[in-house]
Amino acid sequence: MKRVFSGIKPTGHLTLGNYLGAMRRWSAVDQHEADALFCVVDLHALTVDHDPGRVRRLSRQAATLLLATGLDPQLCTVFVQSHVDEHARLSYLLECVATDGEMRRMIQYKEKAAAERARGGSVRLSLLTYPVLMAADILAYGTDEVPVGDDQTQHVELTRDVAVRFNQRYGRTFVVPRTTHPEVAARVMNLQDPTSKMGKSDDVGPGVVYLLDEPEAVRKKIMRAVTDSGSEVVHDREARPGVSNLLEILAACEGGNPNDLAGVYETYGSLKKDTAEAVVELLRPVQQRHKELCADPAYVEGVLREGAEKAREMARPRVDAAYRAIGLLPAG
Ligand code: AQP
Repeated sequence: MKRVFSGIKPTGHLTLGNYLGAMRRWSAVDQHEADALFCVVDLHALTVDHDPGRVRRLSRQAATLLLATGLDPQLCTVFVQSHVDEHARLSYLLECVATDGEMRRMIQYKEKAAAERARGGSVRLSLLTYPVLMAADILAYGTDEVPVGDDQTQHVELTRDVAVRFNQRYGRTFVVPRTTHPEVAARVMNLQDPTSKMGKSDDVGPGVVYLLDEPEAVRKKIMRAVTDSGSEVVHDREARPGVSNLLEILAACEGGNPNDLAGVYETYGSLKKDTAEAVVELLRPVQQRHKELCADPAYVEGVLREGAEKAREMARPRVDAAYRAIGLLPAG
């Protein structure tokens, strides 16, 4: 059975982008078809200015939401990255294989470093080495497939390069993983600025639909979404990013194709109304289950404890093998 690994970073409240781009597939497909691990990658949340209490709260919330979306601990492994030391252990070895130039070429590093500098802050070294820790997350488990949104493609490419290089230099140790993306909504855009990705740590609240937004807030945000000049409903990401984003969200919710849907609508208003209702209906069961799980925190903690134990057992042999292969003396 193939192995699947993916993660979510507790840097903000989870968004419709996270759900449509990645999480929905994890529960609908991956946990049924693969030996799958899903992780709250909390160490990655420390790469930018953070409030410790907030990261802890968001980590718990992200884990609860993963279960609320339908991940079943009987079918897959759900855990928190910092509970499994193997990620950090392997990350250092991979830092000895990846290069400074590779890190500096990463688009996400450039964007987040620029944003940090614009805020007058300094750039943490961990922001630069973030993709190596992500490579360790993936490679520790012998992962075949990494289901992610479009924005993570470059990081998974780097993971592949590092795996191949390690294997060539020190002997075959890692599986070289591939990426999978959803057919539509692999990059959900900000509703107020449809040329930028809808991100959970964005400051532009009205452009971001959060998974725990009340139905009224969802409706308001979608009805106020920036549309393009002109009035014809067409799917063209370059020329009509606003309308195309709505068509993709609607298509992802209803299982259709954005080009076909474009032919169904004559006005932006009716497209927005249907998209808003489709999103409200999509989120309703997730929010309901989230409420139930919040009433039972001991259950969530138990899932995470058992998940970490399973994950540790899965990762340790490969990470130990990597330590031996690279030339470190076994502890005896
Ligand atoms: N807008 C998006 N459209 C489609 N997929 C998306 N993902 C994130 N935003 C979108 C996918 O969600 C998964 C988890 O993302 P992450 O926690 O690793 O964070 P990220 O990719 O850095 O994006 P965020 O959520 O916007 O976080 P911040 O703002 O902190 O950078 C990934 O598979 C991602 O592709």
